[in-house]
Amino acid sequence: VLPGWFSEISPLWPGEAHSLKVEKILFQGKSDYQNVMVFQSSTYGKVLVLDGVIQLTERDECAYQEMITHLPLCSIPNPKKVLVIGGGDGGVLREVSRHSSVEQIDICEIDKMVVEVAKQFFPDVAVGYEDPRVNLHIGDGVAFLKNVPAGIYDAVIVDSSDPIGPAQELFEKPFFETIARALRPGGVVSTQAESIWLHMHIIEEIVANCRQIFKGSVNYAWTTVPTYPSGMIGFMLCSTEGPAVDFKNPINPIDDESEPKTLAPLKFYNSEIHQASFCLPSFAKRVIESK
Ligand code: AAT
Repeated sequence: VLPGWFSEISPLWPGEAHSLKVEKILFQGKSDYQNVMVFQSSTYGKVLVLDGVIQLTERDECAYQEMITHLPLCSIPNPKKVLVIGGGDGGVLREVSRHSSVEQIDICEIDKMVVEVAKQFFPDVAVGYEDPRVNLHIGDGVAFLKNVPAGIYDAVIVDSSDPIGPAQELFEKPFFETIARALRPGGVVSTQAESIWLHMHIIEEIVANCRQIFKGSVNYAWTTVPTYPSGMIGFMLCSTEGPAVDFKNPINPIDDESEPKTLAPLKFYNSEIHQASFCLPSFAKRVIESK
């Protein structure tokens, strides 16, 4: 490890570690669940790190938060009730709040230190909490979903850390079953689904589980995020049985008119990149479509 640099070392991506030059460490703490760190990098703005893994940087967070949110919400007409699991930084809330049809935004984040740190160091991300439609619950997303009445959400967004530590269960079959139960017929889910370069085995298992559970459609989409391992990350986009959802052709485009003028405009998402994000390299296509 080079002095003055942060290197992202994890058994989830053995033999490689992306590094960022550190200008200054701004926060270091230990919550009940994980180590929390914020530093100022020289080229990506401020960086939020949990247990040594980059969760977001100011420069490229748009590529993740906009895609994980608008891929599901632009695929259904008039989303009204949305649930976010994880996502304590508030970035996904900020994106959900661009949708004027939405009436209720529930979020269940396990770690209140993430929320506090985001509000202190990442105001342009935590701005999501300023929306009066948001209800914050601090707790485990797995337990929260078990207690949700059936069929109440139009969309669930699982903005989860990697499957080591508190997020492990968020990648397992029983959790996906509780999501399907919480969704209305034809409701949609979008989950953080890791990298095709690093985690094909994890993706294979998630896809197999989702095909059994979600009787509408099951798709993998992806985006580029330079500071995530391998520079890309994917999402599972699934719908429950009911009104058909064609994720690849967004029917609820988000336009500048519908955005609250208090937010900066979208930086990454548009309808063309929405459609393109479902195109897969052949090696991934073979595995994902065979499941
Ligand atoms: N918004 C982009 C950053 C994330 S944050 C993932 C969040 O999930 C963290 O705040 C973490 O505390 C929360 N979390 C983890 N486990 C649970 C759980 N069981 N219930 C609720 N919230 C949870 C995603 C980063 C992706 C990193 C890719 N390498």
